[in-house]
Amino acid sequence: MRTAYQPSFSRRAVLAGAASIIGSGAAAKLFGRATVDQASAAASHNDHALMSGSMHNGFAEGRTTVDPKVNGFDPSVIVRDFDWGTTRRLAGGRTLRQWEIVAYDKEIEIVPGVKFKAWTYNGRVPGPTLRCHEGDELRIHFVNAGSHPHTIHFHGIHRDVVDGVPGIGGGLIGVGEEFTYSFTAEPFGLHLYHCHASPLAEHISKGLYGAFIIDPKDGRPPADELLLMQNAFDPNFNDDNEVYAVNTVAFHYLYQPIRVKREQLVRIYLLNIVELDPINSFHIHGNFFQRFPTGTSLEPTEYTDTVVQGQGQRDVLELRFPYTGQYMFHAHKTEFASLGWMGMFEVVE
Ligand SMILES: [Cu+2]
Repeated sequence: MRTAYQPSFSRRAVLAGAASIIGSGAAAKLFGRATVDQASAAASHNDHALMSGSMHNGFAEGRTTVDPKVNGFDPSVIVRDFDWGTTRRLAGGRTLRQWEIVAYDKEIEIVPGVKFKAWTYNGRVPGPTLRCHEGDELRIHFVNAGSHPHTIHFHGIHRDVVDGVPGIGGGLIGVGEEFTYSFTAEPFGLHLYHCHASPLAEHISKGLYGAFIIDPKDGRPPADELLLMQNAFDPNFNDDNEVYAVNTVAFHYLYQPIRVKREQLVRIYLLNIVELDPINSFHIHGNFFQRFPTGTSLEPTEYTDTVVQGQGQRDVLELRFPYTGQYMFHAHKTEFASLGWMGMFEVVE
């Protein structure tokens, strides 16, 4: 859907912007020639639209990531921010776990200099990472303070009346209305929640989604746990994504690497919510991981260094880094990597 907000830049402009950072920094050699050459080619392309985008200004100012104060959230925090809600013991020993989620419109910055008029859960993209144990009783109180009707649709097993689909049960939650989703947490695994109002692609791509983790009753082995939500944005609303990321801000972890300890077990909750592109992927350098599809089994199915996900697909990944140093991770849909979906692990003693 087209709106009055149409910044004049294209996919190539993102590359052009990246070129000014990549080309000038010590990081240049980490990307390999292809990216730098593509970026240079884009930068030299004689197209006014390429150079007039506000995004280019942000990179030109030398900013490598977005000031967290501007967005009100920080990908370096989101990566380890698990929201267990507030709890109360029920008769019989079960746990009642509750959250409050408010949908509202908010402009966020997704690349230095590129603003995006997002629709958010609790003012952040992705929304809070909701976490619980299998068998918990969950209550999610939803308030729609946005400008359009919304819902929350949870993946998992539950009755239709709390499925967050227009026309069924609570259905569509109008502007200024509220609704409480109540259900039991099952099955354990890595799930999603997202708005299910129509047009669905628009409500998701505007930012209304988050991770929903149900831990097994006895938990998983202790680990340094990370949330990586693969997402993308279409800031000029031409039905083509221009910016790709994990946890929203393009290239963020490239300049602010995720620091982990050598030999410590690292567990990655990896999801793909990207609209408009059929697949996405995650690849790690210098290492392999165990893959637990949807996190619904405690036995891995694959030992690999690349995982491909369709929209809505997710995997729990476990690995240890044997060596200290800098290790890239990025979409092995390499076009997406060049457009923002790349980052770095910094492994320390
Ligand atoms: Cu919505």
